[in-house]
Amino acid sequence: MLTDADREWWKEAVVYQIYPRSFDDSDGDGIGDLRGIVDRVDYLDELGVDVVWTCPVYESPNADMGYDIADYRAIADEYGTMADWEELRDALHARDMRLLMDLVVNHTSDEHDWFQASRDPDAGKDDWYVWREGDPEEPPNNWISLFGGPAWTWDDEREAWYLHLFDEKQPDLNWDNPEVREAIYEMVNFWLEKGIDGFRMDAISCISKPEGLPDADTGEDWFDMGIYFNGPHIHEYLSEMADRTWDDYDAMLIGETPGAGPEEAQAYFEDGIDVVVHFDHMDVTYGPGGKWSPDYVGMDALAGEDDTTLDERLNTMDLSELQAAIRKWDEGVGDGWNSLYLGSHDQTRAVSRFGDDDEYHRESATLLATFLLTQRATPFCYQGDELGMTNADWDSPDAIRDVEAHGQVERLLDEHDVPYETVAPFVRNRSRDNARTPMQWDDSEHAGFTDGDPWIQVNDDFERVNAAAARDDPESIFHFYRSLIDRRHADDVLVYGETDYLLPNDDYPDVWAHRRTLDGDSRLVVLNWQGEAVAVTGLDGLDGEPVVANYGDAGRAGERFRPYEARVYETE
Ligand code: ISL
Repeated sequence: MLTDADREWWKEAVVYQIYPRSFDDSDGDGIGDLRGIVDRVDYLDELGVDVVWTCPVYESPNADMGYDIADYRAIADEYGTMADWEELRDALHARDMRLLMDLVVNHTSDEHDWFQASRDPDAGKDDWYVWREGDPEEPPNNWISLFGGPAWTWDDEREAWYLHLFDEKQPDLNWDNPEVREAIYEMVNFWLEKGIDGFRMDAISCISKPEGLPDADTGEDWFDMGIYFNGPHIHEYLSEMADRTWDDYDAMLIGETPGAGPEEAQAYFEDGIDVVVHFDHMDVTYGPGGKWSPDYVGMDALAGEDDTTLDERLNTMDLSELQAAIRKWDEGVGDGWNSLYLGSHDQTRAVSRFGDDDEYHRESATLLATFLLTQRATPFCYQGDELGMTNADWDSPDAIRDVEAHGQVERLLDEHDVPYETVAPFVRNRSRDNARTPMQWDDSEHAGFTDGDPWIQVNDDFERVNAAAARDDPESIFHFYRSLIDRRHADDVLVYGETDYLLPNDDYPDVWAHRRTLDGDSRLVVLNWQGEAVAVTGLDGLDGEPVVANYGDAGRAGERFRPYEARVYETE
């Protein structure tokens, strides 16, 4: 029985993620900004989302596009002013939406004053980062950065190594130092007092480093072996932070917790994190070697195949693996709560990856919406996914902006001795830049994103895929999202119901079905996740009229499902 005590606003919310740099540019410098977001608040309201999470807009040299923060309390000029941020906060609050930002505290920029002071052993901050003395030719251990290359850089000024799990311009803070923690808590309170409604805690599972910084086991998958993640003091530090900061507020805390499984997540929930973000369902399209390994497709194939075949091969997915990942977290979440996303600023475009962005663009994008919005997890919609934005072409390495893609492309070219054109299809299906092309507002120049030169290329398909066209078309992906968001808001079964996983099975490897049940009421969700029609027999409840359907005609009943057909039924 669902009681008021079970309810939480952040469980019932739909989150919309904004990458400010690429959302809307109000001043013509080619870079999206806070005023641009303010101008689009009505759009967000029309879509019906409850929480807006913006990626970093703090002062930053942008080595990792704002995830390298030089001043936590200042808005970067290119994004506007603190007054603009306050206006955005007020505009959202006036429409009952909340505002969350990234909290990036595993590392700062190397241009942050703290790091600059830390380079000088006499400036009183020598222990604020993870430094090691030693031989300038030999890093202190074998760790490699999540962006490729060693996780250590030698600093000539201090004559010591510093650790960076990400880019060399993102030195890791030393959380074992109480002064560091204190400074972070003060900064968090600064934002809470300003009226922020919560945080998405970036790479939060990385903040506590293992005692003695031992070498990593360099076997297969050593990234996952725990050396970087869930360190010995992590829960002590997070509960201390909760106690000193957000425990006094009704804030939503989203933990990005790479390297944590559902069991580990229980401890994060106890620390006061409301929802966790995991990656298991993202791994299903990568193949055995991981995101940046072309091995399972083969470098020769990359050079030889046509683009459409390659796009398909690089996004091959076994639906039962996807279900296993979702199910593992749904069943393992215990008293905690999951989030669910299909796209983010770190991923390729959902419809290109999990659907068919060509022949069945609308059908597969709306199928993905149905998947996203009918699970027991707070759904995150990434900007542009509600329009069905697609992966872009990256014909020249000069078009690439992302530090990860640059690093990995360099590595691939080095290791394989091939021209850039050979790896370009791989970039199209892996690079984070795909999610970062400008939001497509209309069919005018630069998709209505800017009057200037966009900082990153606009996707070629903007004349067809854009918000203005989508708002005018009642059958659009946008309106499908909008009405499904409304439905989720009105239906406790879709938010709180338990899930039974029905399909895929051996007979229907490409059909997804699940049933949500709450207090005797249930909803059946059936998704024909393929470009072929299929007759699905043996599922109870397909005879009535669906309450959600992505094909608008009378044929949307019974056992026959057309390509990427998605339906939801109210069942007993
Ligand atoms: O995006 C990834 C690989 O493609 C992940 O490994 C990602 O780096 C990891 O999930 C942490 O991500 C977060 O912190 C990074 C930043 O680059 C990402 O944009 C952010 O989401 C470093 O701050």
